[in-house]
Amino acid sequence: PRWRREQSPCNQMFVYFCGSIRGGRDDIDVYQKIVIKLKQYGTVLTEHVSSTELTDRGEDASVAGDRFIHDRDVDWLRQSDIIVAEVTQPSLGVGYELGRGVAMKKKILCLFRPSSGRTLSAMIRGAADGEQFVVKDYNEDEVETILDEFFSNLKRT
Ligand code: 6IA
Repeated sequence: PRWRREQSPCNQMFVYFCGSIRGGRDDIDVYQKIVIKLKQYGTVLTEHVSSTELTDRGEDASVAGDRFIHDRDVDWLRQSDIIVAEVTQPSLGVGYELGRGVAMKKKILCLFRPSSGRTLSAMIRGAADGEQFVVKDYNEDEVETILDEFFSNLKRT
């Protein structure tokens, strides 16, 4: 994978970011923080997930159509070197993307905030193997540090 090439610039890496859209936009601020940080490590294929102009009604979808969105996102998943998902706000789309990502044998990092009072789905928590599929509990104020740690560990392997 591209991220193993020590010499190549970091922006060679493609990151697929997943966050809830129609599942609810409550965590948009944290998605923005994550995307800003991810851009230090590579090209974020799904930057629109953190866009404040995209609401949970997904009215922009009328321009593109749901099939277009699905097919383009699955293509981007294939192109990605790594998938990072904020999984605190439950989202069918994010769960689906993660399942497709596992089937594609992608490296996956899921970020969950226990302070939300929610309990993460067993299908996500239970998928963690600490290597290909990592689930990390965090607080909003430590998100940058967690991503720095995760990406510096990637480069060393
Ligand atoms: O079920 P959800 O809507 O919460 O699913 C969210 C996830 O599915 C995100 O991680 C996205 O990658 C993907 N997704 C869902 N809706 C869209 C979308 N709609 N655009 C891109 N990815 C989406 C807006 C349409 C557009 C023309 C800007």
